[in-house]
Amino acid sequence: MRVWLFFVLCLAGKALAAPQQQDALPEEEEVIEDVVTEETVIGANPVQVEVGEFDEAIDEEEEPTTPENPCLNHHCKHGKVCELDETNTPMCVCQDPSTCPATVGEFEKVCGTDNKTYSSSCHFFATKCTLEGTKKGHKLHLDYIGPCKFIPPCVDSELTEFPLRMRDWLKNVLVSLYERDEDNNLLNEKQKMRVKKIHENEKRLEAGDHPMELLARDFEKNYNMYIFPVHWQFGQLDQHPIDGYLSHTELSPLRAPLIPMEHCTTRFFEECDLDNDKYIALDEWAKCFGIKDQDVDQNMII
Ligand SMILES: [Ca+2]
Ligand SMILES: [Ca+2]
Repeated sequence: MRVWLFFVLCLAGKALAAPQQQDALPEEEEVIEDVVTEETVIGANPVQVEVGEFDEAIDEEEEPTTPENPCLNHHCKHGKVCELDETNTPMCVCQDPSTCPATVGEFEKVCGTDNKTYSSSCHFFATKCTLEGTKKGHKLHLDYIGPCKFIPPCVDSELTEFPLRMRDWLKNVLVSLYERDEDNNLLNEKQKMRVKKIHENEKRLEAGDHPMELLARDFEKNYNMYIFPVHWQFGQLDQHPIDGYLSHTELSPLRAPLIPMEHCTTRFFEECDLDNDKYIALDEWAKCFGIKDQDVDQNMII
């Protein structure tokens, strides 16, 4: 998983590098409520592979199947651990942050939407658990990977460049998954068919550090190549539940590694939510990436 994340970060870093400073803290952002009811399904997206680390609200209702140790198969969401009550019934209780594994590098630190740096996602979720039921706890989310730092405000001109890089990046991620696939089943057969067309298209812009003008021109000329990658990423993120909407939690696997490198990430996704209902629907998502209304197709999420 780490290898994949590293790969993606390298890719993202190369394609999406943005200037940053490190001498202050980011502003508190409006967070999106999360409603998650299903177990995480790890998708083929290398970014998605890290989803478990950010999963904030997996329910905790699996029945124990090993009578002698009821906690063995009792799943607790992040931030909670299983304990037995007087009647030997397993229950999930908040984890004591001091029991989280010791962290080694800066890379394990995470920044919360409260602008506080946590030693690891374990520490973060354990702390969030202690705030459960409070407004503060409800609004607290894992914002991004790495210690909190100053993230420059995203100005309008930069915001218009963001989807250009992001679309190109999505296309490149898909193509590299296709190229690496062999027997890994990183993509299903239907997805492979779609990516094959992109991969074989001679007009395809190869991955690289391209100027904005070239990316913009390519989007205009080879617009059709970008339609599927945008849909694919939506499908990768819309996993719990699969309901055609992305919650803050579902977006996390994409946002959290990206924010430290791309200072427009937060604003971009906030503005995607056109009706302001805290969820990003497929049509909002597609519009954000410049996909025309008539090309938004639920059936392309395969
Ligand atoms: Ca969803
Ligand atoms: Ca919305």
